[in-house]
Amino acid sequence: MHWLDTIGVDIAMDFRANPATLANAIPRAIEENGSTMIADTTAITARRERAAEVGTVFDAVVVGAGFAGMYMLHRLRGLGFSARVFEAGSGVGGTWYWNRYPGARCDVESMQYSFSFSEKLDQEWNWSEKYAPQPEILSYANHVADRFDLRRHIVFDTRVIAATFDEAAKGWLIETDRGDKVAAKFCIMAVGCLSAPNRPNFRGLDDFRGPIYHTGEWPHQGVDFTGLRVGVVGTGSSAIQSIPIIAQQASALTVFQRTATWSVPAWNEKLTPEYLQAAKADYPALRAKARARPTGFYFPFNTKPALEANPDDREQQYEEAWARGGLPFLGTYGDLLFEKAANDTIADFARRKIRGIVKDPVTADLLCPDNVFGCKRLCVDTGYFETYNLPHVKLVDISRTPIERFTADGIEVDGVKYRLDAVVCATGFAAMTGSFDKITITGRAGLTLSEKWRAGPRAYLGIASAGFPNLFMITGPGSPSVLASMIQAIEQHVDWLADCMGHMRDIGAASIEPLAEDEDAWVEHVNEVSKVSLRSTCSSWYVGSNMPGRPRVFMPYIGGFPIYVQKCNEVMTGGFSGFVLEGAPVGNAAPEVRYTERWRVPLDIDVISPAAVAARRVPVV
Ligand code: N01
Repeated sequence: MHWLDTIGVDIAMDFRANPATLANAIPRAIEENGSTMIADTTAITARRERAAEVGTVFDAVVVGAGFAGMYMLHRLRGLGFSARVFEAGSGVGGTWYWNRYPGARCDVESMQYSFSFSEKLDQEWNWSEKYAPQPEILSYANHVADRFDLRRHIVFDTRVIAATFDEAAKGWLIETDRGDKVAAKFCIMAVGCLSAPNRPNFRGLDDFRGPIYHTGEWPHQGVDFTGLRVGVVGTGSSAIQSIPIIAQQASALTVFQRTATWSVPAWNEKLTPEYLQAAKADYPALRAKARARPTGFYFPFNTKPALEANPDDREQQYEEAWARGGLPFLGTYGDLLFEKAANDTIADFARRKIRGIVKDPVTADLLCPDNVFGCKRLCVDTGYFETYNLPHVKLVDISRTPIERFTADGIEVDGVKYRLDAVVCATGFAAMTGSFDKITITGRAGLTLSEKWRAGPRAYLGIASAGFPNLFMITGPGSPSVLASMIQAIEQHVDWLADCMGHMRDIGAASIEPLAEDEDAWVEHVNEVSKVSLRSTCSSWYVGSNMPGRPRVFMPYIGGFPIYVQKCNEVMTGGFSGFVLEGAPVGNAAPEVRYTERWRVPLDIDVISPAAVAARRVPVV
């Protein structure tokens, strides 16, 4: 049976009649059947029946029930606001709901990759490993949903397709793919930074007879690759995590690599009861230390410059940091992301490590990146480079000769045919803006957000965009978001938004909207700061260049989490300076701070490096 026959006749017919690619068929199958099962022969259940909701008015509608949407809902309820959350998936968890590929786990330590708003929650939850696997993070998300009684305000299996500002009502009309039409004063986009999969439109996709999976929309029942010839396209974080596991099952594994990837060993381990007890005894202190870090999570960090170190000492430092593993490897010295010569020292070290692991020198050479170390998002792996020592694993370089086409039974590159039974596209996401583009968001004067952002996203603090009153985004472009620990970045935004909405109610404000000049200044600042970092120099999803046709703009704020938080706090204590509040007799009055207090950390510019370098050279606006 062809795998398309398992995803529903309508979709299969549509796919075959229409040159729309397989890439389009997969998400439609998922959306229309309420399941991510792509190639299984078991029946796919229909989406749960329910009547469309029309005409209800809420204080706030939240789009998405990942960590951002869940916490926003919790805060809205705490303030007594009525709220509805619409979620495309059948459950909570966002990224961790969809990304179920083998080996998926976080690369920020579990004790810090979690909500910090509730000390009770911190104390009652026990992580099993240093880096939690995806099923455990999803269990945690479900626990939070139950623990804080969130589910009854969330409508699942429902995708928001449009949000339109109503000038007269100073509110939003929100429409879903299930026919819902509801109104809300506030519309809050909790749509995720890495949630719109990038499915390259390879030639001949529809000829391929086997299943094609995307790591970001993995079948819920899992995939058994036993005995199959599998191809993996891409070598980013998702590929690095899944390749070693797929290799254990597949009879042959071929990896198609466009850009070699820097990766550091995770040295993941089980967390003992003694470790958990000790860490929890000091949990508030750990949380406070994390908030003061440019990344929003804590790890020992050496601010000294690599270039001033004696070469033997430097080698020793790198060895010790490699032995500790993980993202903190980038914190071995303070200038690694700012001085190319400093970066060369860590890059040389990491290349020697790769060559020391991979036995075949040709493969080892191909696996050695030639770009700046940590320029793209650094990967953290368990046995990635070692996998290439297995006799049935092959690396194909597609940097100069891209994938030519898919055929019925494989992939062709440079005239060579690789026979495959299944393909995994670990090709990433339309980062930062892709999830916004999927919704028609129409603001003042009929302008859509996609139109406004055509040359690159423009948002004040990554929270709101001029022309779109009362529309908020959680970890939007221009905020630290993906350059910080995501859950901390989310919590800070949500707490700020909760205080903002509470204040508006206190003073009777009808709407809030950034001033165009403050937004322009912030966007320019985000851009200027990025130039200080070597991260702006290569092609990556940070700058949108992982996909054709996207403008090259450094999207997240790289100035550092505490500096950003300080700016947000100043804006708030200034009565939301840079925003215009309409309909309130008192205008930009100082607000009552309900939730943001915990984000006020002492700002020590000398210890918050690497962002400090940027901050010194480009002052915060
Ligand atoms: O995606 P990616 P990802 N032809 O964009 C290649 C987070 N995350 O899903 O580098 C051939 O990094 C592309 O090649 P190139 C984390 O923030 C975290 O792996 O553009 N190849 C690249 O190799 C991460 O950074 C974890 O030249 C094509 C790969 O596909 C982010 O999500 C785990 C191609 C895509 O890599 C995204 O990671 C997983 C084409 N047309 C993800 N198009 C944690 O550990 C793209 N590629 C927490």
